[in-house]
Amino acid sequence: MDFSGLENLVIEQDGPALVVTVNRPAALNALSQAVVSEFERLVTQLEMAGTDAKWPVRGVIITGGGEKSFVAGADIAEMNAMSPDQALAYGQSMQAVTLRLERLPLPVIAAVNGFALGGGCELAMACDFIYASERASFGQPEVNLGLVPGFGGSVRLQQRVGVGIARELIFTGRRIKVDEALRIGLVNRAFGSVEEMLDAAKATIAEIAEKSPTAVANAKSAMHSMIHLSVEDGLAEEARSFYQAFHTEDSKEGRAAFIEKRSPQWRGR
Ligand code: CO8
Repeated sequence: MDFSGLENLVIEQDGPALVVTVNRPAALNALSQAVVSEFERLVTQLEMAGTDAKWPVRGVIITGGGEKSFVAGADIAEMNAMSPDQALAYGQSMQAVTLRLERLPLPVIAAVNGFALGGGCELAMACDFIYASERASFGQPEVNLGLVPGFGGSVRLQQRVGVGIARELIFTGRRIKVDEALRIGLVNRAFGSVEEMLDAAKATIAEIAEKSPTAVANAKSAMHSMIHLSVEDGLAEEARSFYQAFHTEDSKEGRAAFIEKRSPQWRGR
């Protein structure tokens, strides 16, 4: 993998986990155009590596650098200098990144260590699930700027927490703390410290790394593609995905290992 030349994203591998830290603490890690283009490069690399059996990474953790913030949103100072067309292009480029994160064959965990506001909350929701430290807070404060969410928040917040709560949060721009984020189901798990949160995210990826990479990739792909479907269409999609998984070598190995009472040897295909 070639992660050279990234200035705003710090990439560290720890066993099967790739930890991506958005690192512009002086601007609370706001998603400047430079950060967005670095995310484009990152996802391109991750798409190319995919589930390559020779690459040890089995999951990605996204977190924020510094003491205060995960990501405090789009870069408001940069946005202020944009024409409406430039702002549209900026919004669409980060929207594309969020879609590509959702389509990666690897699980992606947001480890929210502080402010996850606007584009920061939207980045977290483009991850498969969210862990949070006690300092985390969430919100879509675009109304305070006379704006609306632009990196997917209008869609994904409704999916994550339901239409009523999503509308209340977006119409008020209110910031919520971890206990409320847990209660409404935005956050899976909360931790007393950032270190505990990152350790738990790495442990979850290590747990997932014990499973067949193809099965995990198939499950992620199927669950993302069926999220908008009716129950009937979702069941058809699930049947298609199950049929595809049933043909993989890993599935044959998993079933044989169970019957032979041994640990499976995954091949990633
Ligand atoms: N963009 C740029 N700079 C920022 C941002 C941001 N989003 N947030 C904070 N900063 C900067 C501040 O300007 C400040 O810089 P400086 O020290 O040079 O003055 C530095 O970070 C520290 O910030 P504060 O002094 O404000 O720190 P506080 O602890 O007092 O406050 C807050 C922290 C509450 C997070 C506050 O900074 C804040 O409200 N930030 C803005 C949060 C926000 O509104 N986010 C949403 C932005 S809009 C968005 O994300 C829409 C995405 C879709 C765009 C689509 C385009 C079409």
